[in-house]
Amino acid sequence: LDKRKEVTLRKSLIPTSQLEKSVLFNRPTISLANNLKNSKSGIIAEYKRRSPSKSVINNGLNVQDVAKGYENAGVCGMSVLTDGKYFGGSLDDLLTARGSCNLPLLRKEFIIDEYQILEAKAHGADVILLIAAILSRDEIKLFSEFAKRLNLDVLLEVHNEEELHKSVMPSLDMLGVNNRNLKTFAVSLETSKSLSSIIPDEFVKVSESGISNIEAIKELRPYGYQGFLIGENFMKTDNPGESAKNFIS
Ligand code: IGP
Repeated sequence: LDKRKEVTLRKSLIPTSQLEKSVLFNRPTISLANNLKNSKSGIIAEYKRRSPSKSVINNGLNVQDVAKGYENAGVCGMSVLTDGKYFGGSLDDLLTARGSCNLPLLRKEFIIDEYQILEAKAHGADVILLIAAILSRDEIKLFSEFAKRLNLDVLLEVHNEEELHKSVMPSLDMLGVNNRNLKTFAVSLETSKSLSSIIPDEFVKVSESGISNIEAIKELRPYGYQGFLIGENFMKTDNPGESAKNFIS
């Protein structure tokens, strides 16, 4: 979990004032949490080129086609990795996704500074991810309240009970349980199941990672999950949009 130290901020590139003046920064955002509450599928589909656990997942597909495919399939939202070092993503990918669909977009990033939240909005994001494993409670509060003032939704990610207890606060919209153990990369849906009962009802529950079939979703729904974040299982196919369609009845 030394990722935090390795995140290099590109603060020098675009001044904050310029980000705030951009057209995308001033567009009305779309709430992923609301979409999930009103949807039967609950799918949040991710654009993921590679990962630390799998190296190359899909290098041959462009963001534009994937975003259109996901939208056409009827997913609730799209997640775009913007981390370059581990996932081969970029803010350009987010921008391209924004130009290609009207889905709420999640900036998938290791956020450790408010600047990245401004950057997210200026590149078309509607939602930010905050990862409890790399943030203190004070930081979670600061960043989530900052995001709410910008009308962005906040998805807070936890891996265990301790992280959950540390993080619960009213400025979060969605609580995501990551089924992937960050140290071993092993995935287990049991993580989502066991934490579900201690997630307060006011938050939309999202289960993240390692969801590879519809049965997994059917298994998780009774535990109160309304959102399912799926990356690799769609991205490893030639047509992620078509693959997502199979998860939406
Ligand atoms: C998607 P998967 O196993 O379907 O590809 O997982 C998503 O949950 C995963 O990419 C993810 C992630 C993260 C990536 C969840 N939390 C934090 C980077 C950082």
